[in-house]
Amino acid sequence: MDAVLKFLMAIWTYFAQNILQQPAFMIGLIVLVGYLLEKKKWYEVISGFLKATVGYFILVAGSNGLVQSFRPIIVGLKDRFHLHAMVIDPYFGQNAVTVGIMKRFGRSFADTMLLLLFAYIINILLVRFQKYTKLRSVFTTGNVQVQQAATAFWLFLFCFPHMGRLPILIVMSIVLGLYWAVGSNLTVGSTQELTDGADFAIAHQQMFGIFFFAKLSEWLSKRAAKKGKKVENKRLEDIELPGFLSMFNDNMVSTSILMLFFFGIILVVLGPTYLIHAGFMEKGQSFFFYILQTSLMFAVYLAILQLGVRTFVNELTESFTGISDRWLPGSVPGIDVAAVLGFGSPNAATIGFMFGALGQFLMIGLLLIMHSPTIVVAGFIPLFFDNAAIGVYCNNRGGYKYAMICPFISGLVQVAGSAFIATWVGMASYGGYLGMFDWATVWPFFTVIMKYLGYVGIAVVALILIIIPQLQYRADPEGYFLVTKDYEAWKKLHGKSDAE
Ligand code: ASC
Repeated sequence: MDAVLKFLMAIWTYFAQNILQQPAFMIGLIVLVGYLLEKKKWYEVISGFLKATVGYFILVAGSNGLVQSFRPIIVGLKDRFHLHAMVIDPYFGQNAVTVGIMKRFGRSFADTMLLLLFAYIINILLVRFQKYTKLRSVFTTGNVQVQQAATAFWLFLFCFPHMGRLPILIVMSIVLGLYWAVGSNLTVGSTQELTDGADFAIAHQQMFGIFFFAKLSEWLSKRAAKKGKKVENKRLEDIELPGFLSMFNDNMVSTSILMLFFFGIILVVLGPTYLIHAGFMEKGQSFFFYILQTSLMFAVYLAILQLGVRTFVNELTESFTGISDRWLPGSVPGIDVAAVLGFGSPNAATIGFMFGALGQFLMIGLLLIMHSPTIVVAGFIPLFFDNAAIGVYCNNRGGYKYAMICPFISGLVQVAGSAFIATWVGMASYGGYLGMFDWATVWPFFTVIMKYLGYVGIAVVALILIIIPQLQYRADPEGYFLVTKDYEAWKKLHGKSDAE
């Protein structure tokens, strides 16, 4: 019996490490299975698998490139100003857990694979029993799930330091499984509208944030419209800039110029002496061309990322009906948030990023002024992926104004929330915290509930999560499942057909 169990576990670990934590293969596999279920010809199945996998890898190449091009800035600001500070970034956060959890709680987090297994089962069951749970989306981004599981492990141990290995695993599987299913389900409606029915949702780290800001900007813009302020609701893509400003209508041009401005200032502050010393710039290289290249590479990677999205999204949309028709009716896959940067206004992503950065820098300045026990260093992933995505959704739902306001608020909150939670639970001293929007808001809130209510707190958190999709369903019983099953019909129902 033991041998069988070990064997099964080995198979699962192999699958989890090579496929679940490599979303490109996970998406490829989904497309493969979907097309097989649709009884496509064998060569169409293979083409679909390859396009989806290659497309996703292109997306990852773009996203990694963006992270790399920003590295001199993050490292530079930290070194140059001698900040012994905590970086908010998922990888720094994961590292802090790996290093710190043994020292602080005397535990190691070796159960990651089991947790992933339970979480997937729970997520799929929750969607399968949609009639009762009202959940419509399956998480596919295993790399992100591992980072979240690590941080959640710390938060749970902080609340329940004496909980045994198995109980904590079970509780975490349930709470995290619910968070994943409920969170990605929250993004279904706004993502369908943004992508005009591409049939996917977001499975990432700012799902509550997306829902909240999309609703907020819609509500605010409708209020403004009622007062007769028509211009305020314009989306970025609807604005035709006059004269020389028209160059900003082109996404590649506007990204380059904005980044030149943004990177330029920071790189000048860091100075060529530091950049050469730290190994970012070569001796004898022109400082001007270094700045130019660093800034323009940003536009390059953004274009790569968008190409990746275009490559895999169609395959995914087409093949997933094979899976949803048979096994999971009315469901959509939850994928990486970078995918939305291929939709809506591309300029909204850049604007969202820059206003998010303003918010983050302002809050970091405030922490410094107020002598906060924890100083935060901005990490690129929360800075860009959260705020660019929020910018895209808010532009789509409310107009250009909200593509600035919402990411700015998000930037403030990311830093303040992360500083608070990481100081309180003791992660700050290990140099990193996850820092993405939900983990600076929703999870600190859950932690407070569980810390003060104990075991009852776990039930309260689970109940909150269970109720959310029920409320969403009640708000639109007719359209709720239609939006994924038949988007065109949903548009008619809500008077949003293309003619409008
Ligand atoms: C994350 C994380 C990444 C990026 C990537 C964005 O949270 O861990 O590697 O965001 O998923 O495309």
